[in-house]
Amino acid sequence: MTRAPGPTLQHLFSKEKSTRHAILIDPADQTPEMAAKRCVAAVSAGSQMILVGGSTGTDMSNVHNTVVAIKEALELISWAATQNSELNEEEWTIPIVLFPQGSAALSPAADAITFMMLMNSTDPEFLIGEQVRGAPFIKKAGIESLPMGYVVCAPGGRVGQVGAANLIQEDQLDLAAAYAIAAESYGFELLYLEAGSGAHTPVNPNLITAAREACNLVLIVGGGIRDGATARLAAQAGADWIVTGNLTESYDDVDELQQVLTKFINEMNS
Ligand code: 1GP
Repeated sequence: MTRAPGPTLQHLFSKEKSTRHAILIDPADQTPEMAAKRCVAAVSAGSQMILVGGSTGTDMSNVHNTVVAIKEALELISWAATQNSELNEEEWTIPIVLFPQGSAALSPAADAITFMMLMNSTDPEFLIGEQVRGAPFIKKAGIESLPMGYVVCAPGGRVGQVGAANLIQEDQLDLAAAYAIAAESYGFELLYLEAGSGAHTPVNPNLITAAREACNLVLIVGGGIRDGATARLAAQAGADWIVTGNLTESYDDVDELQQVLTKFINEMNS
């Protein structure tokens, strides 16, 4: 039986010339209300996906409350857009996607989940264990699964440690390509190259190009990207999506955040 792609997968795949920006919200780092405000600022600036998750400190409760708060804020603006010709309803219809720490940090209110294999983990828990534990919940909740290969590159940060990853080093271009081909061969739809949240250096652009040239998957890159110029290098190397987490969380003033992200997104595609 062939699986029909759901709306979030179609959104991720839509063939746009430009690289798109996704905001990562870690429910362990902020209240649901603050998360919702930051998401509204990010979507106003042009972000086109909201990822919710973290590598430590998340659970069913903080993930669910955060997803619900973000969803309510975006739905309110979407509704307002139907009453106001100056607002575009479609721009506010942004998927909220779980980017989970594990099977104990999920929410039935999310639109979709990156159903991921941490491909270069040495621990079977991250290859298949957590996935088996979470799958029945995801199916019952009707959350769209986005099959994703998740590959941690140097420096790797906390996720590299927690996930016991055999990090891809910056000169291991053939290895990056091999992971990309393996991800495609598994039937995954997305490939995420991760340098680790707050990484001092992002994924080496040469690794991005090696993965880009080796497969046709939607290519997501994140970790340590804090400015538009760095995002531009990743975009030019072949990333379809750039994810930022720490950058967003460093602003409490949402007007300032909106300005920063608007500049970031423009620069990324300049
Ligand atoms: C982490 O790739 C994401 O999983 C985002 O990283 O927090 O460094 O932006 P930053």
